[in-house]
Amino acid sequence: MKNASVALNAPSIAVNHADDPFGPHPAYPSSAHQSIPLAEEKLVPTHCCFCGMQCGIQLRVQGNRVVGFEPWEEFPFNRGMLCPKGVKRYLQGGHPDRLLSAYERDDQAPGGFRPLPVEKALDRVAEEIRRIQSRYGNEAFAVLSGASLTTEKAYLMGKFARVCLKTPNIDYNGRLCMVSAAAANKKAFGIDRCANPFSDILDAEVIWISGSNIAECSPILTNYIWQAREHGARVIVVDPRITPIARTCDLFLPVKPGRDVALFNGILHLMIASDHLDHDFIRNHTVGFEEVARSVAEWTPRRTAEVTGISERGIRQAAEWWGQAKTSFLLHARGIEHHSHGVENCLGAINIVLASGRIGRKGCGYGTITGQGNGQGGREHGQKCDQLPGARDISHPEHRQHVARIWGVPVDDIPGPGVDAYEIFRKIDRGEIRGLLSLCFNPVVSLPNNHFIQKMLRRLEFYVAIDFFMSETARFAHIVLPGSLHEEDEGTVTSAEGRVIRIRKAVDCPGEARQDWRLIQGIAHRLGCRKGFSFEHPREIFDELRRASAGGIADYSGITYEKIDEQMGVFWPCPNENHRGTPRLFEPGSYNPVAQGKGPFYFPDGKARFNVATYRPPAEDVDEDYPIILTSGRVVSQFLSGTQTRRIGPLLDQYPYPRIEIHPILAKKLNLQEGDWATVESRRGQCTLPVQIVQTIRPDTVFIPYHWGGQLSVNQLTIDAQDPVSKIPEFKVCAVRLRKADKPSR
Ligand SMILES: Nc1nc2c(c(=O)[nH]1)N[C@H]1C(S)=C(S)[C@@H](COP(=O)(O)OP(=O)(O)OC[C@H]3O[C@@H](n4cnc5c(=O)[nH]c(N)nc54)[C@H](O)[C@@H]3O)O[C@H]1N2
Ligand SMILES: Nc1nc2c(c(=O)[nH]1)N[C@H]1C(S)=C(S)[C@@H](COP(=O)(O)OP(=O)(O)OC[C@H]3O[C@@H](n4cnc5c(=O)[nH]c(N)nc54)[C@H](O)[C@@H]3O)O[C@H]1N2
Ligand code: SF4
Ligand SMILES: [Mo]
Repeated sequence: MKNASVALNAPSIAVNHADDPFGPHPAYPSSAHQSIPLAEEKLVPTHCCFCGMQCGIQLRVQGNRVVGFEPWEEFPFNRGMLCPKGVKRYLQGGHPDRLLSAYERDDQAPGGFRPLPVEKALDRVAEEIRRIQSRYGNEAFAVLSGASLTTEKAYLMGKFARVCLKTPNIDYNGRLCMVSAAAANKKAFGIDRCANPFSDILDAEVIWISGSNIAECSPILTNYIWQAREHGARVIVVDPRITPIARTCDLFLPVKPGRDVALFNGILHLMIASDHLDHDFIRNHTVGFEEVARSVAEWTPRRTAEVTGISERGIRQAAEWWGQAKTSFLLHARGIEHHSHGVENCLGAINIVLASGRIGRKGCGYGTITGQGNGQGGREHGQKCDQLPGARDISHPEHRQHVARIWGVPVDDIPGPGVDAYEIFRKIDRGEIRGLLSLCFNPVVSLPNNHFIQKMLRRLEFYVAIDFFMSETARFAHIVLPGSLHEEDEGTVTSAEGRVIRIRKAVDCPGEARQDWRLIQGIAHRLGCRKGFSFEHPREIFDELRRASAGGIADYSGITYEKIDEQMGVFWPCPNENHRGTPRLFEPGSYNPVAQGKGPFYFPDGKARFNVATYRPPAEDVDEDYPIILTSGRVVSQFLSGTQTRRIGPLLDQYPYPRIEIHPILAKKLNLQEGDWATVESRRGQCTLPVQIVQTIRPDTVFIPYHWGGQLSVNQLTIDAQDPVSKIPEFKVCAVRLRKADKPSR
C-alpha cells in the first residue's frame, strides 16, 4: 500500500456526473482535494466499514484525511487480510460527492436541491414532525434505520422513536437481511446469534454451506474454510450457482431456487433411515423430534430430488457425509433466508444440526453469516419494530418495565410494536403514515418492487434523509442532513461471530457534516426532549445501553470499551465486568439466564426445539407467461445499494454495471449471445441489461446483482412477497421472461 495517498487525488476516484441529475456538489470547493496537507501520519486501528466480517484494519491518517491503510495483523479474525472492498474503502472519504451541508428540496435549483445550514434544516425537520404528529397523531411519523450504524446509534434510534417521537413505527434495513435466521434461531435456541466463533470451522470434518456466496460476500471467511479443507474437511455447497467457493468444494448441490426446505427435510429423512442420529443429545437436550421425524417421512430421496432439482445421488452423498461426521459446521446466508418461507428454510437447517447433536462444542457449529457491518449488534438493541434493547420484546410487560426504568419514562408511554419496513410503505399508501425520517437506508434501490417505493416517497408530506452521499432515496427527501462516515465517529459494532468490537474515530466530519447521533439529538432537543438525549460521547450511550441490556438475552452489561481493547473484542452475552464473554454458545456451564443451569439452550427447560419445517413453493412460481426464475444477490466489488462502492473507482472498474448471468442452454433457446442485451420482464417491471453467458448457473434460473438504482435496478422486477413471520422479502425468487433487446440509449 505504498503510494496509497496518491490515490486520493481525483483521477482514481470515479466522479462521473455526466448522467447524474444531481450534478457536481455545489458546496465542494474545487481545490479542496488537490493537495494533501503535510502532517504527521497516524495509524488508527479500527474495522472495515462494509460487511459483517468486520475485519480489523489500520487507517493511515494525515491531517484530517484518511489516505490509505495498513494491515492490522494482531486482530484475530482476519490477521491483516482484507478483501478488495476493505482495501479500497478509504477512498470514499475524499469523494467530491460527500455531503458537506444540509439540503432542502428546491425544484428551481440545479439538481433539485439547495444548500441550507444544518441548524436551519434541523429546525425545519422538528417543525414538520410537530405539524404532522399534531395533525395526524404520533403514529403518522415513521423512522427507518440501518444496521451499518454503530450499536450506539442503533440503540439511540430505537429510543428516539419511542421516547421522543412516541411512535411505534420504527424498523430497519436488517428487515431485508438476517431476520429469517433470527426468527428461526429464537424459535429453536431461544437466542439469535451465531452459535460459535468462526475458529471452530477449522476443526470441522464437514462444512455445509447453503445459500451463501462466501468467497464474494464474506471473503475472509473463505480462508477458514480452505484451512479446514487442508486438514481434510469435506465441503458441501448448496446454491443454484457454482459460486467461487463451490468451485473448490467436495460436493455441489445445484438447488432450484426456493426449494431448500425440501432438501433439509430429505437429508433428515435419510439420517433417520440410516440411524445417523445422536439419540442421547436428542433425548437430553431437545424437544419435538418425533413430530419432525413424522413430518419428514414423506421426503424420500426421490421426492426430494424431484422438488429440489438435485440428483438423488447427490442428496444421498450429502446425507451420508453429514450423518457420519464427528464434527461439523453448518453455515447459511441470504440464499435460503430471502424467501417467503425463509424462516422455514432456516428451521430445516437447524433440524439437521440438532439431529446430529453437533452444536455447542469445539468444532461443532452452526450459524447464519450476518451480512451488514453491524447486522448483529444492529438487530439486538431496539431498532426493530417489535424489540427493546437487550433483544427484549416490546410486548412483554417485564421487558417494558425494565427499559422504562432505564429511560426514565412511565412504562405506558413506550408504544407497542410497530410494523416492518415494507409495511411502513404500505401504510404511506393508506395515508396512515405521512412523515418519514430515514438514517442509513436506501430503500429505492434495496426494497423489492421499487416503483411502488418511489411512488410512496413522493406521497409523503415530509421526508428527511440522513446520509453522507445523496443516495437514490435521499433525492426524494424534502430535507437531507449530512451524516457521518464510519471513520468519523466512535462506537461499537458486533461482528457476524457475535464479537463486540470498537470502531475508532480517525478524522473529524468535514464541512457541516455531523455525527449521526448528534443530528438525532439536535432534532430531539427541538422537540423538547433534552432529558435522555444529551449524550456527549458514544461511550455514554454505550454505558446506558449496557444497563438497558442487563438481564436480557443480548446482555452487554459486562462489556466496556477497555475490555474490548484488552481482549480484541468481547463475545456477548457478558453479564458482568468480571466475565470474559461467551465465544461459544450452548456449552455446559456457560452463562444462560433463561435456563439457569437446566441445560444449554435459552428456554426455561434448557432444551432446544425441533420445529416442523413445511415446504411451500415460492410466492410467484414460474408459469407459461413468465417461465424463468430470477434470483438476485451480490458481486465481490460492490456493496449493498452501491452508494459507497459505486463511488470508488477501482471497485467500479472491477464490475461497472449489472449483467444477467444466463446458462448457455437457456441463452441458445432465447437466441442470446455473450455481449447481447436482453430485457428481463416480470409482472412488476422490466430492465434491459447486457447478457453474460456462464456455465455456472442452473439453466432454469438467471441471476442479476442488485447494487444499482434507476433503470439498472433489479428491484424493479422483484416481488414484495414476505415471510409471514420474519417479514423478509422474497428477493431470491420471482418469475420473469427474457427477450433479446437493443442496447438502450440512456
Ligand atoms: N461483496 C459484497 N459482500 C457483501 C455484501 C455486498 O453487498 N457485497 N453485502 C453484505 C450483506 S448485507 C449480506 S446480507 C451478505 C449476503 O451474502 P450472501 O447471502 O452470501 O449473498 P447473496 O448474493 O445475497 O446470496 C447468496 C447466494 O444465494 C444463492 N441463492 C439464490 N437463491 C437460492 C436458493 O433458493 N437457495 C440457495 N441455497 N441459494 C440460493 C445465490 O446464487 C447466491 O450465490 O453479504 C455481505 N457481504
Ligand atoms: N434484489 C435484491 N435486493 C436486496 C438484496 C438482494 O439480495 N437482492 N439484499 C438485501 C439486503 S441483504 C440488504 S442488507 C439490503 C441493504 O439495503 P440498504 O440498507 O438500503 O442499503 P445500504 O447500501 O446499506 O443503504 C444504506 C444507506 O445509508 C448510507 N450509510 C451507510 N452507512 C451509514 C452511516 O453510518 N451513517 C449514515 N448517515 N448513512 C450511512 C449509505 O450511503 C446508503 O445510502 O438490501 C436488500 N436488497
Ligand atoms: S471481508 Fe468484509 S469486512 Fe473484511 S475487508 Fe472485505 S468487506 Fe471489509
Ligand atoms: Mo444484508
